[in-house]
Amino acid sequence: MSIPKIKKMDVYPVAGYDSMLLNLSGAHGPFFTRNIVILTTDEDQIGVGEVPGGEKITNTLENSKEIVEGSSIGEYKHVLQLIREKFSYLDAGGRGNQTFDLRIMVHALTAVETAFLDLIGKHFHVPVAALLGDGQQREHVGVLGYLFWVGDTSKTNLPYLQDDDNSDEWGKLRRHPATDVQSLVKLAQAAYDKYGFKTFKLKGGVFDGEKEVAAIKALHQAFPDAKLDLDPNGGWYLKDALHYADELKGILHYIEDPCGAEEGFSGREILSEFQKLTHMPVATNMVDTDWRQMSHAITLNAVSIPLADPHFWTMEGAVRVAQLCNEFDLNWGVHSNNHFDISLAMVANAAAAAPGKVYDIDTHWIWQDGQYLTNNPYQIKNGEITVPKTNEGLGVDINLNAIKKAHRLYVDNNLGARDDAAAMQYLIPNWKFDPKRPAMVR
Ligand code: GKR
Ligand code: MG
Repeated sequence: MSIPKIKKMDVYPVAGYDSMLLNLSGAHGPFFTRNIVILTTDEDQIGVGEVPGGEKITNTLENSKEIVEGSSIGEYKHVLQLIREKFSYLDAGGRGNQTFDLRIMVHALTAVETAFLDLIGKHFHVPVAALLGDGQQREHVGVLGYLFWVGDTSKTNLPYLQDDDNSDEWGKLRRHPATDVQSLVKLAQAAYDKYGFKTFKLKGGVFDGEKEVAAIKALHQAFPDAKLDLDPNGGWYLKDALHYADELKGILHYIEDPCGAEEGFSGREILSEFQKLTHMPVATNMVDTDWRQMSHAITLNAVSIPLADPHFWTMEGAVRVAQLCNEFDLNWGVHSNNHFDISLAMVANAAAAAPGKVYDIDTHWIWQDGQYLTNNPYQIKNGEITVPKTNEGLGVDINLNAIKKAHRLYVDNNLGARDDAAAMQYLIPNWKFDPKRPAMVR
């Protein structure tokens, strides 16, 4: 039997449209960017992967072609070893202080890994979930409704998308400003009506903490049965975080990165103090982002819910974190950034392979839903995504025309890596990122 070999690796930097979502790093610009990898075998089978955008990741992928092309699908782990060896120096600076992870090699690695897994799944007629960890654990994956405060785009001259989907309340409201509690609750209602979420997460670190506490209380009143999470990305000082946690006792199901490094103490040490003093479960995507950090986080009892995003843990790594969580009585969840439907398939497969009790996974998808790079995107229904055991590979067929169009959008608008300060400066002139101050508090 012949083993398929990689004939060609294509890398497409692509862009899609976004709303003016607010977070500690500033305001999302009108476009979000991603890198898509397509591997084609000598049998003309196609494997695909999606990771964050930016030229540094694009270049690393381009420079990985010589390692990838010509290898057989059975050699993929060796290929990944070589990419790691060649490019790990690029990640020496760690994830950075922004809300999003600034590493390069880990993202490039995941794009290649995923495209191989997609091919291997197709070759053996099994879903990617069946290839990870101890194999597929579930067909239904819970998904949370990721709410953001939304900035007023009329204060900018940037080409934000408007009226792209007026078919329902969610489609309309997601492109409108939401800077008060009432608008936020309306957004949540529209998202619930469309997707049936049982968990909501609010991206905090935008307004003064008291306003975000009020927003969570209002969400609780509107959805008394929903599980709620608030994530200011480590933007609060410990003493303030303790106060807000006190106000939200019995209302928040868990809290995410309520505080981080301060006064010479590491983020893990501060979160450990927070958990000890509040007994509130803490999730993080900021301070346990690799195994060395994870070992400190566990030793310090700093985290209850590691959010293992496959985009920077790798697909296999994210499931390995889930295995650890399962053995150590922790809960596993997933972190996200804006993404297309290929990434949705990636997180769905990783979560389907995660053993134990899994928290409803993060996804920004509801802000992008309708901008498809595949012909058969996964759907969120009743707060769930279904990954049938009969799937092959990631379970999506790419739409090459759509990918080429998204690439055009990237090129025509001269795009690159994410920079939330740029759009934020329209709302607050000369605005600069401060990891310890909510974005709108200047
Ligand atoms: O998309 O603005 C955003 C989020 O703030 C993102 O950058 C974070 O990485 O969603 C993420 C989180 O949970 O921290
Ligand atoms: Mg987070």
